[in-house]
Amino acid sequence: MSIINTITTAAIILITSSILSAEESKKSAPEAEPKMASPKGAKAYIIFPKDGKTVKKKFLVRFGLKKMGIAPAGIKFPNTGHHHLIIDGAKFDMTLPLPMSETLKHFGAGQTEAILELKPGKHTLKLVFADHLHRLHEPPVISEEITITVKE
Ligand SMILES: [Cu+2]
Repeated sequence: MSIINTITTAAIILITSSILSAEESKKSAPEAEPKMASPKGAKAYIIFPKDGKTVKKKFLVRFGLKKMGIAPAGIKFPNTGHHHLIIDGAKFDMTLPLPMSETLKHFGAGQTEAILELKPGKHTLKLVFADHLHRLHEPPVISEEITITVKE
Protein backbone atom coordinates (compact mmCIF):
# COMPACT_ATOMS: atom_id res chain seq x y z
CA MET A 1 0.00 0.00 0.00
CA SER A 2 1.39 3.41 -0.92
CA ILE A 3 1.70 6.16 1.66
CA ILE A 4 -1.09 8.17 -0.01
CA ASN A 5 -3.40 5.19 0.08
CA THR A 6 -2.65 4.64 3.74
CA ILE A 7 -3.36 8.28 4.55
CA THR A 8 -6.62 8.19 2.58
CA THR A 9 -7.71 5.04 4.37
CA ALA A 10 -6.88 6.59 7.72
CA ALA A 11 -8.86 9.72 6.82
CA ILE A 12 -11.88 7.64 5.79
CA ILE A 13 -11.72 5.73 9.06
CA LEU A 14 -11.57 9.00 10.99
CA ILE A 15 -14.55 10.45 9.12
CA THR A 16 -16.56 7.26 9.55
CA SER A 17 -15.87 7.07 13.27
CA SER A 18 -16.83 10.70 13.82
CA ILE A 19 -20.12 10.13 11.96
CA LEU A 20 -20.76 7.06 14.11
CA SER A 21 -20.04 8.92 17.33
CA ALA A 22 -22.37 11.73 16.25
CA GLU A 23 -25.09 9.09 15.72
CA GLU A 24 -24.33 7.63 19.13
CA SER A 25 -24.66 10.96 20.91
CA LYS A 26 -28.02 11.52 19.18
CA LYS A 27 -29.24 8.20 20.57
CA SER A 28 -28.07 8.89 24.10
CA ALA A 29 -29.70 12.33 24.21
CA PRO A 30 -33.35 11.90 23.13
CA GLU A 31 -34.27 15.00 25.16
CA ALA A 32 -32.52 17.04 22.48
CA GLU A 33 -35.30 16.07 20.08
CA PRO A 34 -38.13 18.62 20.22
CA LYS A 35 -41.42 17.43 21.65
CA MET A 36 -44.02 16.29 19.15
CA ALA A 37 -46.76 18.83 18.49
CA SER A 38 -50.41 17.97 19.06
CA PRO A 39 -52.98 19.42 16.69
CA LYS A 40 -55.65 21.88 17.76
CA GLY A 41 -58.63 20.06 19.27
CA ALA A 42 -56.65 16.90 20.11
CA LYS A 43 -58.30 15.12 23.01
CA ALA A 44 -57.88 11.96 25.07
CA TYR A 45 -60.88 10.70 27.02
CA ILE A 46 -62.11 7.62 28.83
CA ILE A 47 -65.00 6.09 26.90
CA PHE A 48 -65.76 3.49 29.54
CA PRO A 49 -66.36 3.30 32.48
CA LYS A 50 -68.28 6.54 32.88
CA ASP A 51 -67.41 8.97 35.67
CA GLY A 52 -69.08 8.02 38.97
CA LYS A 53 -69.88 4.42 37.98
CA THR A 54 -69.46 1.31 40.11
CA VAL A 55 -67.51 -1.51 38.48
CA LYS A 56 -66.46 -5.09 39.24
CA LYS A 57 -63.00 -5.85 40.63
CA LYS A 58 -61.85 -6.75 37.12
CA PHE A 59 -63.16 -4.31 34.56
CA LEU A 60 -62.58 -2.98 31.08
CA VAL A 61 -61.30 0.54 30.44
CA ARG A 62 -61.70 1.83 26.89
CA PHE A 63 -59.50 4.68 25.70
CA GLY A 64 -60.75 7.42 23.39
CA LEU A 65 -58.77 9.80 21.21
CA LYS A 66 -59.73 12.67 18.91
CA LYS A 67 -57.71 14.36 16.14
CA MET A 68 -54.68 12.07 16.63
CA GLY A 69 -53.69 8.49 15.87
CA ILE A 70 -52.09 5.60 17.71
CA ALA A 71 -48.52 4.46 17.02
CA PRO A 72 -46.56 1.94 19.08
CA ALA A 73 -43.90 3.30 21.44
CA GLY A 74 -40.65 3.90 19.57
CA ILE A 75 -42.34 4.68 16.25
CA LYS A 76 -42.05 8.33 15.35
CA PHE A 77 -44.87 9.62 13.17
CA PRO A 78 -46.53 13.06 13.27
CA ASN A 79 -49.77 13.44 15.25
CA THR A 80 -49.46 10.04 16.93
CA GLY A 81 -48.57 8.54 20.28
CA HIS A 82 -49.70 5.90 22.76
CA HIS A 83 -51.95 5.91 25.79
CA HIS A 84 -50.92 5.94 29.47
CA LEU A 85 -53.29 5.34 32.33
CA ILE A 86 -52.81 7.22 35.58
CA ILE A 87 -54.41 5.41 38.51
CA ASP A 88 -55.23 7.22 41.76
CA GLY A 89 -53.46 10.41 40.75
CA ALA A 90 -49.93 9.02 40.35
CA LYS A 91 -47.55 11.97 40.07
CA PHE A 92 -45.25 12.52 37.11
CA ASP A 93 -43.01 15.25 35.72
CA MET A 94 -44.65 16.82 32.65
CA THR A 95 -41.23 17.69 31.19
CA LEU A 96 -39.70 14.18 31.31
CA PRO A 97 -40.47 10.85 29.66
CA LEU A 98 -43.27 9.21 31.67
CA PRO A 99 -42.07 6.67 34.25
CA MET A 100 -43.60 3.21 34.39
CA SER A 101 -45.29 1.82 37.51
CA GLU A 102 -48.32 -0.04 38.83
CA THR A 103 -50.21 3.26 38.85
CA LEU A 104 -48.76 4.71 35.63
CA LYS A 105 -49.30 2.13 32.94
CA HIS A 106 -47.97 2.40 29.38
CA PHE A 107 -49.84 0.95 26.44
CA GLY A 108 -46.88 0.98 24.12
CA ALA A 109 -48.21 -1.67 21.75
CA GLY A 110 -50.91 0.81 20.77
CA GLN A 111 -53.71 -0.71 22.86
CA THR A 112 -56.98 1.20 23.01
CA GLU A 113 -58.44 -0.72 25.95
CA ALA A 114 -57.25 -2.64 28.99
CA ILE A 115 -58.61 -4.94 31.68
CA LEU A 116 -57.82 -3.49 35.09
CA GLU A 117 -58.04 -5.15 38.47
CA LEU A 118 -58.22 -2.77 41.43
CA LYS A 119 -58.90 -3.12 45.14
CA PRO A 120 -62.48 -2.43 46.27
CA GLY A 121 -63.23 1.23 46.98
CA LYS A 122 -62.96 4.56 45.21
CA HIS A 123 -60.31 5.09 42.53
CA THR A 124 -59.49 7.74 39.96
CA LEU A 125 -58.44 7.15 36.36
CA LYS A 126 -56.92 9.56 33.87
CA LEU A 127 -55.41 9.12 30.41
CA VAL A 128 -52.21 10.80 29.31
CA PHE A 129 -51.23 10.56 25.67
CA ALA A 130 -47.50 10.67 24.89
CA ASP A 131 -45.14 10.40 21.93
CA HIS A 132 -42.74 7.67 20.74
CA LEU A 133 -40.35 8.62 23.56
CA HIS A 134 -43.12 8.61 26.21
CA ARG A 135 -43.08 12.42 26.43
CA LEU A 136 -46.17 14.60 26.55
CA HIS A 137 -47.07 16.41 23.37
CA GLU A 138 -46.94 20.17 22.98
CA PRO A 139 -49.57 21.17 24.11
CA PRO A 140 -50.19 18.11 26.36
CA VAL A 141 -53.09 15.75 25.60
CA ILE A 142 -54.55 14.67 28.96
CA SER A 143 -58.07 13.42 29.69
CA GLU A 144 -60.42 14.53 32.43
CA GLU A 145 -59.99 12.45 35.57
CA ILE A 146 -62.86 10.13 36.39
CA THR A 147 -63.76 8.60 39.76
CA ILE A 148 -65.11 5.06 39.97
CA THR A 149 -66.05 2.71 42.77
CA VAL A 150 -64.80 -0.88 42.65
CA LYS A 151 -67.23 -3.39 44.20
CA GLU A 152 -66.23 -5.84 46.98
CU1 LIG B 1 -45.21 5.19 27.14
